[in-house]
Amino acid sequence: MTRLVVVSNRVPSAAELAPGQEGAAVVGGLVSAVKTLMLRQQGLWMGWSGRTTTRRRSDPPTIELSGGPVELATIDLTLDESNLYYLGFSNRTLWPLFHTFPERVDVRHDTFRAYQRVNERFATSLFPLLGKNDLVWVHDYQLILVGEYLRRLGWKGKIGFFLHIPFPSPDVFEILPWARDLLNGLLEYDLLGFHTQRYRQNFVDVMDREVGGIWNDPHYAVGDRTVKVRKFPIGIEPGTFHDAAMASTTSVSTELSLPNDDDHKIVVGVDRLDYTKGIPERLKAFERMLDRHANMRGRVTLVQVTQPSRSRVREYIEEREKVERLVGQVNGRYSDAAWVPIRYLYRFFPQTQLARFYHDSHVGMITPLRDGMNLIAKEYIAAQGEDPGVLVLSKFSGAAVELTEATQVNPYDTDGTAEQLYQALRMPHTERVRRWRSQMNAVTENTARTWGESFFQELQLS
Ligand code: GDG
Repeated sequence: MTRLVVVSNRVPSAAELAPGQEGAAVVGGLVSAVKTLMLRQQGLWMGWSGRTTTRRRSDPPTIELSGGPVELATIDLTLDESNLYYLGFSNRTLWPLFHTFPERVDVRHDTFRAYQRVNERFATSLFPLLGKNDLVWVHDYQLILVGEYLRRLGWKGKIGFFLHIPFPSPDVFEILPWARDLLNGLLEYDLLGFHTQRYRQNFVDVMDREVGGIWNDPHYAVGDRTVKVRKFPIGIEPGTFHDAAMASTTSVSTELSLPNDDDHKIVVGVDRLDYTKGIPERLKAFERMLDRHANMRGRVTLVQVTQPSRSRVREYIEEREKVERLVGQVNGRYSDAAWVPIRYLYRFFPQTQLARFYHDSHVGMITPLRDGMNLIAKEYIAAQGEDPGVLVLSKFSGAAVELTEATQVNPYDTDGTAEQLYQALRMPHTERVRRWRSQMNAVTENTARTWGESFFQELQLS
């Protein structure tokens, strides 16, 4: 049997992969989707333990058995590596670049060198653990060069790479002084996967401009290297969210003591605290809606659920301050004795509670400025029942390609988003049901399982 070897920056804990934990919640889109595949497949999952150490860098990986079919191999990083490779090049250079925030891109040679070193160390730690028939699947922007380093060590087997975030257009990609280095690294894979056709096309356009090869769909060839390029839209396990919403007994209105009135509407937003997620823009659109439609004052609450993320990176500290300032401003302007317009929750929740937030709200407002896919949008749809809420979704998310019946908005357009939010709050039952059914079909078609299996099969064929 072919063994699947997954490499990602972080891995779940052995406890999360143990038998009986199939439905256990994990935060982060990548881990929850890969976990679905790994639990059905004998495999090895390798990544950073999340720990920093003062020991020598060449420590061998720690191997842990989860008790199930999956083995875990983790390496520690030094504090310097974690600062330069992870907080630095991955999150202050590649993350803003790939999400098309050029003014936020931090170009530093020392962080790129650390990125190369850590990618190499992932490869040298993994190489001795590999067997002849293994298939290696590398994930995401933190580890683009792992494939190339594995090749240098002599690995001849198949390697695939999946990018969980957008791939930008050539005008943005060329900002990076090491554009060619990353592209050469990507050429060492047998299969490249992107969420959407647009990111796939951007990759081809970038290759054409920066490297110059031959595109014979789905293959891109440069000299004697050929890579297959496909789209694999990631999904969720829809049943899990529906069941989770049903399992929670306390309604959101009770939990948050919202006004006890059948007409009172709930709008929910759920995001990691990240400037790509467009939280300030959403708060402004909500405020604009209240400005323009006085009839909604006192009759609608925005529940903004925000998970702490990358809280040591300066941009994220500033983003949090911005969000909290805006929440204060809107609440300061409009609150009265009976009503607080925005309820801001800054913490993690169990998955059942999250599903209940989705299920009990009249509108799900998922409005990133740019997002590879956005699984929250799909989870929102999966958690609805007979009286479904309306999804207000940014047209700049990968999910918008599949969820065409969502109310699609441009989050940079405050007036337009405010107006569409108002319409969403007033949408009649028949239209809500019609739109929800169409979106539910899309969510059921591309699940976490079909995503993992189709990548795996395609890699075997490459
Ligand atoms: C990247 C790309 C792409 C969140 N808060 C809690 C919680 N979560 C879970 C959600 C969801 C996941 O985390 C978040 O996934 P997203 O897709 O929305 O976003 P990113 O973390 O930015 O993921 C993204 C994804 O990779 C997959 O390819 O879609 O575009 O940026 O599953 O449910 N889970 C629990 N408590 C929380 O408080 N239990």
